[in-house]
Amino acid sequence: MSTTNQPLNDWINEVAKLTRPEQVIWCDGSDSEYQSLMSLMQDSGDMTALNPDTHPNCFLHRSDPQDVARVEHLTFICTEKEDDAGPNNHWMSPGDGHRQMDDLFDGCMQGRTMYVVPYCMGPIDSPLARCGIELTDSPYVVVNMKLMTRMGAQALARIEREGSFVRGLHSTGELDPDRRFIMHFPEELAIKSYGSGYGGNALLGKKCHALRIASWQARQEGWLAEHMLIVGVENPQGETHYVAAAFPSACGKTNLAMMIPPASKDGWKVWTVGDDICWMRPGDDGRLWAINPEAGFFGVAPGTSESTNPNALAMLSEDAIFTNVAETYDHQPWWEGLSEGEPATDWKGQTYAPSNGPAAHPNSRFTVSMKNCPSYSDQAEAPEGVPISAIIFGGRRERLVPLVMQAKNWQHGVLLGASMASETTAAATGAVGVVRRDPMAMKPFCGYNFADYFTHWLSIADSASYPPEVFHVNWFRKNEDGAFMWPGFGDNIRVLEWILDRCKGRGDAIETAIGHLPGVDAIDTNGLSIDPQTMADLVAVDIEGWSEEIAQIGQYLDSYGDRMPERLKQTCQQVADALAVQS
Ligand code: OXD
Ligand code: MN
Repeated sequence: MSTTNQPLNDWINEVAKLTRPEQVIWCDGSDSEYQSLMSLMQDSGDMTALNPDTHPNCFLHRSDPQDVARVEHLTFICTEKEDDAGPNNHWMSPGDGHRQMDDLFDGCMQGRTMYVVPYCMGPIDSPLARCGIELTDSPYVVVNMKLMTRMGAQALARIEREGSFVRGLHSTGELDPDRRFIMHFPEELAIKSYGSGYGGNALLGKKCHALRIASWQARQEGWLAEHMLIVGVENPQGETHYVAAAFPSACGKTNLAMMIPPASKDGWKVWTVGDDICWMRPGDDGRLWAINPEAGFFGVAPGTSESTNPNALAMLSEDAIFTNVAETYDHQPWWEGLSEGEPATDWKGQTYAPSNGPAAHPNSRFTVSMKNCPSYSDQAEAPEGVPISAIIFGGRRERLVPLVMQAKNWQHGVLLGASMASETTAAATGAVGVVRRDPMAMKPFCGYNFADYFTHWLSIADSASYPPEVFHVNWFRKNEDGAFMWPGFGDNIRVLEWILDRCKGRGDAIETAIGHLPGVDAIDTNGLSIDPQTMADLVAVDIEGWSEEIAQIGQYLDSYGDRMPERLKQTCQQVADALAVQS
């Protein structure tokens, strides 16, 4: 392969001159290319074939033990003006960013192959899709990009037609945590990533392009690039409504995206459009239309089981890549939470011993094509996307935050998203279990100043005359004994049912200071053993606790200074005033 696009050729030559690879290979995205890269990596020890009888065409990759998660402290947004990146990002000037990265890239591919990976984020014919090229020296990245994006010849053809593309340059370097940076240059639509092979740092189509760079482009072009799953929820009458939902990393997005409702909710079905990223644009009909820019899942393995996510388990029995999971004695993949099998070898490749910690790394992952998923939606490839009826925000909060509430209007919905907070998880390095503000689950992913991002969100109601209804959920409330109060997983369909009723102007709700909450009997608990008091607690408003929470939210918004939209601050003040009347 080669290209007729001169700027692309010039850039590849320039990068090759800097990084000095032994050879340059263009990736066509074919199955034979995938297989030959897998053979190459088996020879080099980077991949191990798993049991071909139980897991045909499945492979295990063990990463460097110091390279197992996203590195937010080493992730930068490089814009001319520091304020454009905002306090929510680490900033560097583009000049310094390029200098620092180019020093690292200098000669780094000597003796290695540089792969040219054209990819398309979104259905190949969708007007909402966008393309990029990743140059990488990692065959692991290439095979993952093949599963996660529309990769190869078709993407290159689209780039040649359109001319524009995001430029991503990646090298695993020496995998030295002190020589590791992920830098974004949104004004140039460029990404440079060095020193990590981990998914979110190295598969540049995902977080770097589809969220950080795309959020910047989306603001300029009037659309939204969000950290959201997309599902179609089919009711027993056979009607399907689409919902987009934002949760921080490792809060069950993949489980919700492919949930199987319990037998007592006969006739309900969930169809998967996406589990992580959603690009939405106001359509001619005034609604928001969404595509999933990805073509695969890069999901957290631990906790995935027959009871939590049977669809995921089913899709992982063939054609999947596992990263940092454990292995059973007969070479099946294994992780904590799986009901069957026992680990023989841990994620580091050592004989498993409980004293060494978990067998699978807590952030171990699977990569698999969406087409493997039994609940894959027949609308997932629709070029125009799917119309979104409801947007759901959620976090992991042990206390205070009710099971579900509905925003009073779009502006209040933006506040619900802006004030999201959650206990941290293993998807990023750093302490686990600390509550941090994570607006719209975009704290690690918004490519520009959050104050401008909220202004942009508010403006969507001007271009979309029928914006989705907005909700906030919390599946993670605990009681005094530390036990979860809500069963979660498939039973979350009960909450989705109320949400969709509300979208149709039905469903019993009580107007409170913090939003519309379901009445105690509004959520169908038939077939569920949950006592009425627990249910009442889940939808109660703790006025005192909320007064403190809203004061903290107000302070958070104020910390962005004058750039924070006045309208959002006023909405926050209205909630505070309504709470004050009741306290
Ligand atoms: C992910 C994440 O990998 O959010 O999706 O960390
Ligand atoms: Mn994610």
